[in-house]
Amino acid sequence: MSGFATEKVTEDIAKLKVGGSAPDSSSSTGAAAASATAAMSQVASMKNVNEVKQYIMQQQIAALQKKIKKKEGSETHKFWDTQPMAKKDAVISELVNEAIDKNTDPEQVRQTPYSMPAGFEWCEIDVHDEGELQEFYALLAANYVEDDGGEFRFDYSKEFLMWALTVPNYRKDWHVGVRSPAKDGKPGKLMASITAVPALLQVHGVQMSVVEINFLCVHKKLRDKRLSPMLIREITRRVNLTGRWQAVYTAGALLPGCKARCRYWHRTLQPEKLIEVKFSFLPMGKTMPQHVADLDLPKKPLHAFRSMLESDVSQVTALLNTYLRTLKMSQIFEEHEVSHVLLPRENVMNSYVVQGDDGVITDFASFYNLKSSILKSTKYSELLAVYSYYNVAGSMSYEELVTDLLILAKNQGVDVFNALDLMENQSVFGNLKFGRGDGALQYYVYNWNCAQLTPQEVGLVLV
Ligand code: MYA
Repeated sequence: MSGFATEKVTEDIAKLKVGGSAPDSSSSTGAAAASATAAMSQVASMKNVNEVKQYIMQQQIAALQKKIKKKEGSETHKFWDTQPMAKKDAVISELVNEAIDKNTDPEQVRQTPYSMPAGFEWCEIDVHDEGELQEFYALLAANYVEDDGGEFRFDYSKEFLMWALTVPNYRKDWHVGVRSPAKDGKPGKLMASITAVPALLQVHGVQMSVVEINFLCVHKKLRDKRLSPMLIREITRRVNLTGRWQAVYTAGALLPGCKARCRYWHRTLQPEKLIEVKFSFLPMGKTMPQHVADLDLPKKPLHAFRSMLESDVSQVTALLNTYLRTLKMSQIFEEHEVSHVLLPRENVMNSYVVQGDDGVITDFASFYNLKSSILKSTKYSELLAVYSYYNVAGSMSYEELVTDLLILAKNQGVDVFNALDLMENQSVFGNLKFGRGDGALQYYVYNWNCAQLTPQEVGLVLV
């Protein structure tokens, strides 16, 4: 792929070196120690508790502002401005639907991995190796996506990671890690990751083989050292070598080339716990019993949903693709993908169908399980959340279908049912008492130009 200026790569690597890259190495810890000493002497000079409280509050506000600024992104992007992505404020006509960089010759792609700072190494993460899967799990559990307030962090289970990364035709060399320098004969620690899995994507009627990029993660001790651009360049190189030139990904960060801005909505299932852990708040003027009663649901689903079976795969594939093709951007599934991705798996994937007496499957509904660690509660350590996945309502209204999903989730002991405002979801949020979340989720297609989409035009859920 053209456009990868070598000097940029060198500059990114240099930054990583200058920053003191070993996880337990000095310079980032040194800077932290210096600012802690400065803060302590400032606190020591204060006259009373109120002054200290005010100081702490100012520090917290400043940290939050920094986080928000990072999310909303800056005007210039040292890395992203070198990539085949539309500029942030570009208005693209409905008539445009094409690759930005039209080069599709794998022979022009760099054949060897990008070099790493001394001692650091690229590695493949073998999810079939229990030890490596555990290391990957641990990296994400301690360093992956958190909310702005630092109260919750995604806790992807090992079963979930295995499921997400072993879709049909997955490649181990697309599960990329970075290891720190080996020490005392022991291999280095897994410090960063990025993954790609193959998928079929349809954008404005054009179908293409893409990869879905996920699990970009840099250990907290290596942040702000430009390691992410290196990971992204390396995964791009590996994917390009196989003749794929587009990728789809989502991020909380607002970056160049955003195709759709979506938002999470949340339907409380366990009000008391969610309020206790500060996931949500008691509505003004309501008592807890009133709030609990408000959010009550029937004990059993209203329709004859049953768990999806292997024998349903062919009908579900047809039902799903027929619906997804009506949207402007969507994933398209092959039968063997539906079999891997959508068949029920305990604590990972829940999928249900309604089948008429004539054997025809009329409705499909699904959600996936993804816990979050609760970081600041002394009583609870886990938030049990599920996320709406793909749904097609044929014999019932969409609202009835989602009501049944809420009941099925609640009967599993789930705390909260989350859904993005894409596909038809938005139409039921009001009646089904979902609350608007504060986190936006941006959708991107790498190396593709097309007009901006509304959330309702998006038929793709990335886990
Ligand atoms: S989204 C999940 C992302 N992960 C997390 O949020 C976990 C917690 N955070 C971290 O681990 C780090 O903060 C990350 C950044 C790794 C996010 N997507 O290394 P840096 C740009 C893309 O010094 P760090 C997911 O997994 C940023 O604008 N770029 O920063 C999908 C800046 O560039 P520029 C991002 O904070 C990932 C540069 O990185 C993101 O230490 C899709 C700074 O690098 C982000 N979420 O680490 C990846 N956040 O200066 C793209 C920041 O230009 C795939 N940045 O503004 C592209 C397609 C590739 C394949 C193509 C094949 C054809």
